[in-house]
Amino acid sequence: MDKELLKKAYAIAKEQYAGLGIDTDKAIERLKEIKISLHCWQADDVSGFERPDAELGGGGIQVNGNYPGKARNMAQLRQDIEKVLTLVPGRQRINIHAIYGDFQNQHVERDQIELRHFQSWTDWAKKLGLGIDFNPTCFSHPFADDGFTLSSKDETIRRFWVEHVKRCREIAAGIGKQLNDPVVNNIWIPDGSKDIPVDRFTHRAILKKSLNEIFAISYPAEYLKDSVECKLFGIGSEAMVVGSHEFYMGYAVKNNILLCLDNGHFHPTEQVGDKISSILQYIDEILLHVSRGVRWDSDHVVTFNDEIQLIAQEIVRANAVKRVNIALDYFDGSINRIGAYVSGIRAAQLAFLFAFLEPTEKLKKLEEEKKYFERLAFMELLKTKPFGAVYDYYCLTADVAVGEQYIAEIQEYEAGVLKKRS
Ligand code: RNT
Ligand code: ZN
Repeated sequence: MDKELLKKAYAIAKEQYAGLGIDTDKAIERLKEIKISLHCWQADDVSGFERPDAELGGGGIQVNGNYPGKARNMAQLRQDIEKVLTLVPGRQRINIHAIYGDFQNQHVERDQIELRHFQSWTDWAKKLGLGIDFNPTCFSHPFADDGFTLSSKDETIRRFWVEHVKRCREIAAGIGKQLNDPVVNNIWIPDGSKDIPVDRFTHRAILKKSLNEIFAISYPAEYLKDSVECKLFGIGSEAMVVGSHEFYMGYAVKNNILLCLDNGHFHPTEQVGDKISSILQYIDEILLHVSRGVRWDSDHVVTFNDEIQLIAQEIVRANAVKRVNIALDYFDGSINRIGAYVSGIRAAQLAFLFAFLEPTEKLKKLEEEKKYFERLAFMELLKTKPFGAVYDYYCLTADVAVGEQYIAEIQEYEAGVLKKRS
């Protein structure tokens, strides 16, 4: 791509935004502060490394597609993520699930995992300058097969998962200590019921009890941030999810822990963007699982759509960038998986850049003056401003592929690496 042309386009964009009172250089600097936690599970369709033939099972979530090139082991998965990191500007984080431990071909039960199983991740992340986030894995396991884990009425099963999640917190805090950077440990469980249950109350009481046991140990805030993720429904849990929004919202507020909002986890007409300014009145920080639901919680690759724009705008307008932890959560096995990562990350970055390029004070003033047509017109006009030129310039200065260049680079990686995997 012609570098001079990109610079020229940026110079024009800079002038146009300056006319609106926006400094594009500053917007880029602010974008550099946005770290996105990359979910390791897009590279291998949420399989993990517990067994060589492991696959996502149950839990109400699903991967579709059989595109060639899935990462089959730790080396391939890391190689893929390293490739992804060369194709996006800025510094990111890596989000790992407990089933991605470095188990060295040994079978390690979930209630036996230890910090040492994740040492190679910490070393790898250190080398790459990445922060780490963590997740207990309460699915793809025989003890999750009957649909209840931490809220199970079967005490053996419940205990098993309590122990697993406790260990995950300990591991996460241990990693956070080593990196000197807090690790977000996000608890999501699949518990729920396909058909109308009678005893919702007891399952929720059991979940509360399990969480209280799990959180009985406290770790320094410099090492660990605890988070809980709610959901409206899942496949096979259409009638009730135990860890609903109300359940976890209450729990998070009462205990001042993070609430995770996955934008595939609400009714399609609800907007996560609208929830942020409410929740931040009551808790210090939130975690986002940025995803794209299509008709249901389908976990499609994130695109630059209205929903993600509103999420970024609301965070920026609320001046809450430091209080929001941003992670991606989607899994699409039907297209090139590296491409899925890169376009999703870029879409999320674009949404934040778009928000940073908004003349918010100007818009607020129109709103206060009740000039609602003018507010609407202005917001529409912002969609036609050259924010793409600003993003291109950011990529150029960060020395990563600009615009469609990244497509060609991924095609090359597919031909040279992914196609050769069996
Ligand atoms: C499932 C939740 C959860 C998972 C990951 C793999 O509906 O969104 O966050 O996607 O733990
Ligand atoms: Zn999620």
